[in-house]
Amino acid sequence: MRLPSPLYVILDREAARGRDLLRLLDAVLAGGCRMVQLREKHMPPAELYPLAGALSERCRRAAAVFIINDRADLALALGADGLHVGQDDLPAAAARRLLPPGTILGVSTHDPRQARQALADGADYIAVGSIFPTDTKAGFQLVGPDLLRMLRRDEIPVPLVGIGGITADNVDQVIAAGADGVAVISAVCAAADPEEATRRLTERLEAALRSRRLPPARLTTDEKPL
Ligand code: TZP
Ligand code: MG
Repeated sequence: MRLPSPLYVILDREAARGRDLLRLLDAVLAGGCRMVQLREKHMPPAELYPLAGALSERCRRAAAVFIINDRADLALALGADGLHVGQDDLPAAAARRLLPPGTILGVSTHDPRQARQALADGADYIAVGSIFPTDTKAGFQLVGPDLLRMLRRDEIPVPLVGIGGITADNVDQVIAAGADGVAVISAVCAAADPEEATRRLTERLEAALRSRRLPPARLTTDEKPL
């Protein structure tokens, strides 16, 4: 798959500090993001299902991809565009077998072995993190941009998404290391103006991706190497 936008926003009620997720989603969509995940660890399923349905419908109308975190049952019940699993969730291979053909499967990984396994299990994109320290995920595993560099050299044939502590100020480093996009929680969900935060991150990402695609700078005739 190709990422529908280089910015992947993960909606998280805790990070949003109680703000309404539907309004937050509207801001994220208005800011130009087209890949959204719902990450909700505590809401009872009876409440989560209608909320996820409303979010999913808004994404559909905006031609954005909507992905459910952790919960294969919810993704299936909703007919969501995708499911994202981590290393402690339903194994990716089992999720792949369960999901209807064409459903996006994302997998969180923290080392090259897990990334290769995710690929073998049928992942459509691989999340790599935590790239930087983060307050959002307790017990995060810090891998740094180096893991992205390593995976890029391995020529993993699916998009690599950096995650963890990513902001508009460090996103260039993540793209330079080889990510195709980034996933963020607090940089958007906790922002005073989530629409503006989304727009700024998207602009920085697009600029970083453009400059990565440029061929290496050539020396002019009068700029001889030492
Ligand atoms: N997985 C690795 S780090 C992380 C997850 C879910 C948290 C990312 O949140 P933030 O606020 O963008 O650092
Ligand atoms: Mg999980």
